Amino acid sequence: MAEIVEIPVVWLQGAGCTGCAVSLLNSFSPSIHTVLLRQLTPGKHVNLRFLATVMAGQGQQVLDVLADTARTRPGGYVLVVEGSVQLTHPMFATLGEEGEREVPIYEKATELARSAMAVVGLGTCAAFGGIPSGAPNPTGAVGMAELLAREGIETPVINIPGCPPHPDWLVGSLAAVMRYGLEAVEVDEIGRPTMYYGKLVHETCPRRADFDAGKFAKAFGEPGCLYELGCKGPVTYADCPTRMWNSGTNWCVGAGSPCHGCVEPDFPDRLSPLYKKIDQERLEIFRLAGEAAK
Ligand code: FSX
Ligand code: SF4
Repeated sequence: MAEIVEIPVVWLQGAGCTGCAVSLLNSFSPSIHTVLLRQLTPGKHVNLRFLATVMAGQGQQVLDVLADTARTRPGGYVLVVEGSVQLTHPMFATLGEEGEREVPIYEKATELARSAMAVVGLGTCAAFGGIPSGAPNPTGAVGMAELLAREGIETPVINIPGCPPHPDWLVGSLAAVMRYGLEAVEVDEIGRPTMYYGKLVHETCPRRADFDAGKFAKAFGEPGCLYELGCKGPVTYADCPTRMWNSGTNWCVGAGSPCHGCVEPDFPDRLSPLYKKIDQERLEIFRLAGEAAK
C-alpha cells in the first residue's frame, strides 16, 4: 500500500472569538471527520497537532509539540493562525509561560512562521487585524502578513478572511496546496485564493435583479435589494451567494441581512456603520482601489 504523507498543521489562536475554529468544525463536505482522520487528498493526511480549542492535552506537554514540530519538520508544516496578534499590548493574547513570563502569541507566531512551509491567516482578524484592530486599536492588533513583513520573514502567507471564514475556504485551500503545491493556488493582491474570493457578492446575489430595477427594501423583512439598508455586497469579494453557509442552508442576504463585508481588509472600520447605506464617496474609493490593484 502506498505510504501516506503526513502534513503537520499547528494552529495558534490570538485575539478573536474562536469562531474560526468553530466554523472549521462545521465542515460538511468533506466532513470534519474526513478532514482530520482520513486523507484530505489522495495519499495526504492533515496531521492537526495543535489547536487549543479541541485538543485534550494541556501544559508543557502540548507546548513541546509546537517546539518539536518546528525543530523536526522545518519547511514541512503549515502554521494556521486565527485571531490577531497584539504588538502594543501583547499580554492580551498569550500562550503558555517561560519561567514566570507569559509568552505573547506574537512571539510564538513569529517563531513558528519562520520555519513553516506556509502561514494561513485564517479569519479577518489574522488576515488583516479585523475587529480587534478596530479604531483606536488599543492593543496594537495586526494580521499575520503585517507581522511577517515587520519581522522580515518571507514565508508565504495565504489569507482566508471572513468573520468567520467559511470552512470550505480553508479546507479547499489546504487541499489545493497539498495536491498541486502552493504556487498553483492563485491569490489576489491581498493573498486571498481567487477560487473563493474572485467575484463580488453583488455579481452573483439573487437580489441583483432588484438592484438593477431599483427595487430596494426600505425595512428589514421587505423584499428587494438590501443596498439602502447597508448592504456591502457591491464592495465585497466572496462566493457566499452560491456557496452559502451551514451546509448550504442559507447566507446573510438570503436571511434578510445586508452583507457586512466581513472578508474585506476595511472591515469593520471603513465598512461601518453596518446598517447604513454605503455612500457614493466610499463607493468611489473602493472603485479606485479596485482599479489600482488590477
Ligand atoms: Fe476573528 Fe476568529 Fe471573526 Fe471570530 O477567532 S475573524 S472575531 S468570527 O473567530 O478571529
Ligand atoms: Fe447587491 Fe446587496 Fe443588493 Fe445583493 S442585496 S444586489 S449584494 S446590494
